[in-house]
Amino acid sequence: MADEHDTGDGAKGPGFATLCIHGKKHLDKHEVGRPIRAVSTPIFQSSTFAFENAEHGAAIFRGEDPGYVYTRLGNPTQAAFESELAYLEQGEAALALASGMAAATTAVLNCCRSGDHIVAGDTLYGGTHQLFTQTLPRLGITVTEVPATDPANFARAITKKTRLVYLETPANPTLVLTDIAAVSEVARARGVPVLVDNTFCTPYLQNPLKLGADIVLHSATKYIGGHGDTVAGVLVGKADWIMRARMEVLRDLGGCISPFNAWLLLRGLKTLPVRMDRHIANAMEVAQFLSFHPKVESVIYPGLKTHPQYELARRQQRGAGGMISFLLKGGREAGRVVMDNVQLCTLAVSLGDVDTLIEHPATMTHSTYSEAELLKVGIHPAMVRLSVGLENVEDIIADLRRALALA
Ligand code: LCS
Repeated sequence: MADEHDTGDGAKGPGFATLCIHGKKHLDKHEVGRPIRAVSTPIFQSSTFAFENAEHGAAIFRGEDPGYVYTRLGNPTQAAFESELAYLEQGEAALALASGMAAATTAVLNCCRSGDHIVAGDTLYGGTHQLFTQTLPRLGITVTEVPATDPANFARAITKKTRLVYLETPANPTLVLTDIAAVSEVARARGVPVLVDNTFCTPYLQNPLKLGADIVLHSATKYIGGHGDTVAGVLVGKADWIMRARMEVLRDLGGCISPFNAWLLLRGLKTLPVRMDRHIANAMEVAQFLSFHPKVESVIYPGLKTHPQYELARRQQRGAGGMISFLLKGGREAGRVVMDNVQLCTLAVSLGDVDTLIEHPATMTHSTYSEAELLKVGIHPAMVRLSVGLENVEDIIADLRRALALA
């Protein structure tokens, strides 16, 4: 076994295995010890970070020194993404997590304990609805879901035990909007923090904190990552709230983001406004095409004047986004034919990717809603959801036209 390394000066150096592991210290001194000035933030693919000495380590653990300890709790690549996103959302601090659902559970457990209560809008991503109706009740946390179009519904549902108001606007998949400023005013008067899931808009189109909300959540899997290659989530809020989310909830539950995924999000952010502008332009053309198509019953898109909350969308958002839902005159079967016959569009869940994605909420993303719940919140069993991508819009429209001809 080659276990000794010839240092060239006759001295017996460390063994090969030792060099494999510690050789980088040599590199640290002689190769990396010059200015780097990398234009792209490096991926700090390190699980742990060295302390200068025992007292330094103890000081970090006491919270007296801001040094890095361990990647579950913080890492320079994560921190670069967090500070960038906090800045874009105009918040004090951010916490990146392994998924949007990790962000949701971290936020909820940072606000609530057993016996507490949450008021939420009644149309939510199906996973969030399952968390609220199945998982949280098992932990003794109850959730009241109310129609989100009227802020008075939130006022009525808040009780002495309410510790969080949870909004998703525009909502997935009905594109129902909630008036963030009005609900925040109602909740503030009762001392309850408001969280807004800003996944559909991104900070480019909507800044909930400026409208009075306290916490912003993103499934960064979607437009922030933007390329369909990462699952991630992020929370933005006051520095002390984020610190507690990190040092109590994340520390114990462990849903941290990997440095590589944080790097992919940093890369996604660089093109976010360019991509969003194109998503919106394409979605507007597709929504108009669908509106005039003889086989289409109705189109839901906040950029169309036919959207019942068109004025609120204009006031609250800087653009209508890239998501469209529609119903066909031929109902659910016609929708199935379209989904089975598109060629350019991909039949897949998720959204916010460069690719156009099509899916059926009632049996896919929102299958966690019972049939009665689906009808109650306006997720029609025939509804088809489209996440309009960045292809040439005439190609997206040609694909839909071809599939609609068969429906
Ligand atoms: N919030 C919203 C508005 C979402 O749309 C999703 C996922 C989540 C939170 C959860 O984020 P994740 O853990 O997946 O990163 N929405 C999905 C969808 O509509 N299709 O697949 C996932």
